[in-house]
Order: sequence, then C-alpha cells, then structure tokens
Amino acid sequence: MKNKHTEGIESYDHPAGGWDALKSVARTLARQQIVVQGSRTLLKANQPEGFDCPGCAWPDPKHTSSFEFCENGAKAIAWESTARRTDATFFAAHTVSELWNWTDHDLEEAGRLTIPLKYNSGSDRLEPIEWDAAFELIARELNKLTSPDQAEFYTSGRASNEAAFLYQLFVRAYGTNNFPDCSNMCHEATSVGLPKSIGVGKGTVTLADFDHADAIFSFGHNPGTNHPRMMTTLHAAARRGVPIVVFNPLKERALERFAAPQDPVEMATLSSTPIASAYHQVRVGGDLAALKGLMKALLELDAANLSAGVEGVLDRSFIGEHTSGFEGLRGEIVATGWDEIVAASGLTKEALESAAGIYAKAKRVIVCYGMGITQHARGTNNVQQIANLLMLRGNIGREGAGIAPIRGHSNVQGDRTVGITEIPNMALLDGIERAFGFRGRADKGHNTVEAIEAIIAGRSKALVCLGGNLAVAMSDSQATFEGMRTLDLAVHVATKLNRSHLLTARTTLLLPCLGRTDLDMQASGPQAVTVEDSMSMVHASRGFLNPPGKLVRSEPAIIAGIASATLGERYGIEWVGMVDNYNLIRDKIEEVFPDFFEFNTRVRKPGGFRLDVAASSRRWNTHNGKANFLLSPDLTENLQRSTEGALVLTTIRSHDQYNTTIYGFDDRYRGVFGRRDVVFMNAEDLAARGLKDGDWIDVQGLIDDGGSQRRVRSFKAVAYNIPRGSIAGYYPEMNVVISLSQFDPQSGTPSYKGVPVMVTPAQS
Ligand SMILES: Nc1nc2c(c(=O)[nH]1)N[C@H]1C(S)=C(S)[C@@H](COP(=O)(O)OP(=O)(O)OC[C@H]3O[C@@H](n4cnc5c(=O)[nH]c(N)nc54)[C@H](O)[C@@H]3O)O[C@H]1N2
Ligand SMILES: Nc1nc2c(c(=O)[nH]1)N[C@H]1C(S)=C(S)[C@@H](COP(=O)(O)OP(=O)(O)OC[C@H]3O[C@@H](n4cnc5c(=O)[nH]c(N)nc54)[C@H](O)[C@@H]3O)O[C@H]1N2
Ligand SMILES: [Mo]
Repeated sequence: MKNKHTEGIESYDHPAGGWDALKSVARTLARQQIVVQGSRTLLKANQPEGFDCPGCAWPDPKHTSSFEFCENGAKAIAWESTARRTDATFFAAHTVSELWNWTDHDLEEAGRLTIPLKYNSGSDRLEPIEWDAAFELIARELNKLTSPDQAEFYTSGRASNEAAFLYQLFVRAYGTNNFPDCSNMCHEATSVGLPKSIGVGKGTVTLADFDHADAIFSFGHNPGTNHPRMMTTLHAAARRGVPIVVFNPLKERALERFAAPQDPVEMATLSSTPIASAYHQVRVGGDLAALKGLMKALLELDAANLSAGVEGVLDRSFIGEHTSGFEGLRGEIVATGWDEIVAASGLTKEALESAAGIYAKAKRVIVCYGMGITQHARGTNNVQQIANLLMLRGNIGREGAGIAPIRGHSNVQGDRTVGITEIPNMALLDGIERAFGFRGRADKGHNTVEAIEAIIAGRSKALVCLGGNLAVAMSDSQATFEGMRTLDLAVHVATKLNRSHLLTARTTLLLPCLGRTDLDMQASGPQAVTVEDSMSMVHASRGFLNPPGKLVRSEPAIIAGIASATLGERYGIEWVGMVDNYNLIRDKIEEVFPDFFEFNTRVRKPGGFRLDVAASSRRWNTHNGKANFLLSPDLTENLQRSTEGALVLTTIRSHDQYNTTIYGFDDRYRGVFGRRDVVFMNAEDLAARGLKDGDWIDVQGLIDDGGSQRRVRSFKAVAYNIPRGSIAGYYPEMNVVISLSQFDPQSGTPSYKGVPVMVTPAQS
C-alpha cells in the first residue's frame, strides 16, 4: 500500500526472504552485467574449494554444505565480481572535484579499480603510476616523518589473515601501534568487555550449539539484512518450537516472519514461519535497563521459588564454582527500582517478567547481539550485562548455551586474532620476537576515533588504508573530511572507488587489489587465503575469477611491496618469499600464535578448524581465573534527557547497502523504495512538534563540542512503528550529525546508535 504523503514509502506486507529475495538477486546480477559468470560465482561461495563470501562473518555448516542461498551475500559477490571497470580513460575523463559530487553509489558502481593511481593536483586527476614508483613514494613519505607515530594504518575487516598478518608485521617493524581498524567502530565493546567478564573477547558458541538451544534471545541485530544465512538457523529453531525473544526498537520483518528460499514448501505455497515468539520494542539505548529488568525479574522469581520451597532458578553451583562478584551484582540489581527500569527501557514490568520467565524455563540459552548493543556510549556495559544474564543460569561453556556476538565484516575477527590491534599484549610481542627477532613496541597506539582526532589536530600526517572507507564510516563527516584533506600522505588499497579516496593529501595513492572472488596467482602457483568467522572457525578461501586487470595485485603483494621499499633489509624479513608462497606466511602465523599449530595442514581439511576459545570449556583467562559479574551503575546514557524536546537517533543499515557501499536505494522490508533521505519517527513525536508524516525536517546533533554545526537538512519524516523518543535514520547519511566526542569511554566505539538530536521543520 502506497503512503499518501511520501513518494517511495509503502507498507510491505510480505515475509522476509521468499520470492522477493530471489527476484532482487536476479536484478542485481543483471545490473552488474554478470549474468553468466556471476551465477557460476555464486555457486562457489562458502564451498570447500571456493571462496569465503565477503558478505558477513556468519559461519557455514562446516563450510561444506550445498549452496546456501543468501540474497545479500549474492549482492556482495555480484558487486565485487562485476564486469564494470575503471581504467586510465575513466580517470582522465573525470576530475576528482567532479567525482566528489557523485553519490557513494555511483562512485562504486563505476567498477573495479584496475591500475595504480597517483593524484596530480595540477590536473586535479588521479593518474596512472608504476607500482615500484608508488612503493618508493610511499616509503619516502613514511621515512620522512619525525616519528612513526605520525602515521595511521587503518584496516577494514575484509583483509585475509595473511594480508592482515603481513600488514601488522610491517607496521610494528616500522615502529608504531597506530592500528585504527573497523573493529573499533563495530564490536570493540565485545573485545574490551568480554575479556573482563569471561576471559575472551569473542563469542563462546558454535553453529551446532544453535541446534541444542532451548531459547534464543536476540538484542539489536538485523539478520534478515545483515546476516541472512543466520535466518536458516533461526528458521530451523523456530520450527522446532524454540522461543526466540527479540529486543529491538524496530520491528524487523525477518525477525517477525521469514520464508526460507531453500524451503520448497514455503516457496511453493507462499507461506512463511514466524520467527520471534516475543518482540520487545525497547527504546533506543534502553538495553541496559532491559537487561537489568530481566535479571531483577529472575532474582525475584528465584526468591519466590525458594520461599515456596521449590528449587531456585539461579545456577548456584556454577555461580559458586566458576564466578566472582555475584553478591555485588545482586546488590546493584536490588537497588535498581522497577520504575527506573521501565522508564529507561520503555518496556513494561510484565513484559520483562514474561521474558525472564522464558529465560528461566529454558535449560540452554544463547544470547545473540549486534550493533544495537555495542554502538552506544555504554556499549561495553551492555555487553557485560548480557554476560551477567547468561552466567546467572550457567549458560556459558556448555552445549546449546552461550554468548554470540554477531560480527560484521567477513574477517574482522581474524584480523584481530593475527595482530591488528592498537593494544598489543605480551604474547603477541613475544611471538613476533620469536619468529622475526625483533620486539614491537608495547605502548598503546590509536584507535579510529583517536586516529581521526590526531589527523584533525595535525599530529598525524600519513594515513594508509588497507580497504574500507574510513572517512565515510566515521562520525562527524564534515570535520573528518576536512582533517583528511590536510594529510601529507594518503594511501588506499582498494577494490573500488569511494569517497575516502577523493579526500586528497599532498601525496595520494590509490592501489587496486584483488578481492575474494579473484584468482590469486603468485610465483609458486594459485594461492588460497584464510579467514576466521564469528564462531572462531578458520578456513581457506580461494578465488577463481580472472582478475579485473593485469596490473591488479593481491593485498599481501601490495603490503610486501610497501614494506620492502620502506624497511629495506631491516630485521631480514623475507617479504618477497612470503608472497611467492602464502604457506610461508601461514608458517609464520603459526610461529607467532601457537593456537594455529599445524596451520597449513589443518586449514586444508574441508571446513577448517576452530581456534580454542577457553570460555567455551569453562576455562576463564581473567585476572582472577573466574568468570566475573561486572557492575554498571547507571541505566541511561543520560545525554538526551538534559535538553527539552530532544530525541535519540539510532543509525541503521538499509537492506540495500554494505556499510558505506550503497548497492541501491530500496529498503524493501521497511517499505522504502528509491530513496534514503528518510527519518523514521513515532507519530506522537511528530505531532508533538507540529509535524506530520511526509513533512520535510532538519535533524541537528545536540552535542556542542565547540566544533561545526552538525545538521542534516530536508529529510522526509516517515511515521513509523518505533518507541516514542527514539528515531532512526540511515548510516552513513546521518554521520554528519554525530560528534567525534560521542563514544564509549571504555572501548572507544562511537555511539552511532545513541545520538541526541533535535528535529525541526525543514528551513528551506
Ligand atoms: N548486507 C549487509 N550485511 C552486513 C553489513 C551491511 O551493511 N550490509 N554490515 C556488516 C557489518 S560491518 C556489521 S557490523 C554487521 C551489522 O549488523 P547489525 O548489527 O544487524 O547492524 P545494524 O543494521 O547497524 O543494526 C542492527 C539493529 O539494531 C537495532 N537497534 C538500533 N538501536 C538499537 C538499540 O538501542 N537497542 C537495540 N536492542 N537495538 C537497536 C536496529 O533496529 C537494527 O535492527 O553486518 C555485517 N553484514
Ligand atoms: N553511523 C554509523 N556509522 C557506522 C556504523 C553504523 O552502524 N552507524 N557502523 C560502523 C561499522 S560496524 C563498520 S564495520 C564501519 C565500516 O567501515 P569500513 O570497513 O571502512 O567501510 P566499508 O564500507 O565496509 O568499506 C567499503 C570499501 O572497501 C573496499 N573494499 C571492498 N572489498 C575489499 C577488499 O577485498 N580489499 C580491499 N583492500 N578493499 C576492499 C572498497 O573500496 C569499498 O569502497 O562503519 C562504521 N560506521
Ligand atoms: Mo561492522
């Protein structure tokens, strides 16, 4: 049904998945001009002899199953294996100033990068440069800096283990720990929060655990769009009658009902399966309160049972044997009143009691969560309260139970494992010393926010990016863009053109690299790389398509080129030899990280192997050898409440984008077609401002840090089913209104999902 106020806004009544997902893939393949090659490519995704899908980090059933249809995986693959190319003629035809005015969608849709480029400010164009000349130029600029700490080395989570390992080795040998990476904007609250709770910064479950769970709780993630293969798992669980309890301010269609494209009956009969058994529309930023409410209800249930002479609902033997801090947590929860919990979460006491009842009844519970939990000023606290909830009933470290942070980029977890971190631990530095004979620095380097701040302040003068689109992913686009334009050196290793590449420095290089789907041929023959998924499974990935151009190089080869030019013979590292044969890189990974023992052998087995996660078997690598109940005094982020009329903005992904990559302008499940300039609001919040559905509005960020006026103008207000006080808009369009000072102080994660704003009628 069309919305009478706004072009392109309709109500979408179908379940998620189903025929519309298949149709959408067919359209994407046609648009990328890869109908034949593309469909062949799709069949190789996540197969033992194929490549790892660059779409997300959800695991595959042993990475060996028959082809699993995934709409957004297909889009990611099609986008990379497109027949479109950018070449010297393209860059001669368009100045950088002209390209700047293209949309993010059009920049990437121009096609794969095929030649190394250097910016010429005289012609305002990116012009071809020889590889060796590019490496020499980078080396000269890096070696000119007065300190290695004046350079920032960014990693986006698509880099393979081999590329990431070489990159961190190069940067540590060069002499800095400035490793901003996409993890800093994503699951850093997990990486920082969970080690203190359970001794490991990763999830504890495997895919098989989902087959044994008696209940699944889902907080703040949208799998129908961002991890579509997870829907196979949730669909199967729902069909088994497992309760799935969702906490999300928006009613995401796939979490309501889903038609599995692999289910012949559902496809033939146009039927679907309800997914969530209960759907709690928590306020944006209300999860801390909701989690405390769940724990409060659980403690009350426990007390009631005990006084009625029946067994309590807490796992007392687990708490006694394995944990520390229970009495502290109990004290904090008891002291938190229901009024406070209800006000901050936006959920009723009855709703929370009912969810706690389901939790208490289930013997084995998995809690899954995503960006709705981590991208908050209290993100680390959020994660730790999820761990608390699980620990109260011993739901960690046994079959069918555990914590499942749903990761973002397909190898974001692996990149961290092999050393991309601004906070190196002793084991890492010892390992590097063992394998390469030098000791990297131990002091903390920059995360993404700190890197951008240093660039803006002029303290950092060089930025090297292994993939990604850092400037567009970051908060406060205006300040970030201006800062990046003041750099001395900007180097981007990328598959496709994006806005970050157009923020030119005094010296700017854009270097084209292979993607997952491309054949990677080196001196010793075709190479495979490895990746680690959300559940710590490491497996091989082999591309097979003809590379987009003869000059395109692999990421390891490009890193090795930069490293040899910059470091020369320093530490005698065999850059060229390692690139000739990636087995040698894996041997070194094994030498540095003992968990990768027999790496080259084990990774050749179909499905690969799982890295040890101590907490999965109740070994706690914490300071006290216990799993720790951790406290979190306040319930709210307390930002918005100070200003009359303020709302809290959350920034979300549409169904047609991959982070800053905009595949198209539809967000089918939310009923948005052909546009992204929309803000979802509660009808009462609109009315309270004298506004109505379809009005043009301006949105202004409320944090005054003395910087620019952060505002987006002329967006369409869409009346939507979202709790009062909360509004939602798309990332990255909304990044303009987010201050760089808004982040979780514990993890440094920007609070992209808790932005205090004012909404006013548009001033045209
Ligand atoms: N197709 C596709 N796949 C992707 C990506 C992509 O952009 N496109 N990105 C990849 C990456 S890097 C990542 S990190 C993941 C991201 O995957 P998700 O974690 O699913 O990311 P988002 O879409 O940002 O937001 C998730 C959900 O959080 C909800 N939410 C917003 N604020 C709150 C809140 O305060 N509380 C709660 N409980 N929920 C809230 C939103 O309504 C939305 O449903 O996906 C990965 N996979
Ligand atoms: N407001 C707001 N901001 C956010 C978020 C949010 O939810 N809200 N989410 C945050 C999150 S979770 C993340 S992870 C970041 C994402 O930040 P990034 O990881 O920096 O961004 P992407 O959009 O994934 O990067 C896209 C670019 O990667 C390059 N690329 C693609 N494949 C490859 C490859 O195989 N190799 C190389 N070298 N390059 C490749 C292409 O040039 C493409 O243009 O954004 C963050 N920003
Ligand atoms: Mo992410």
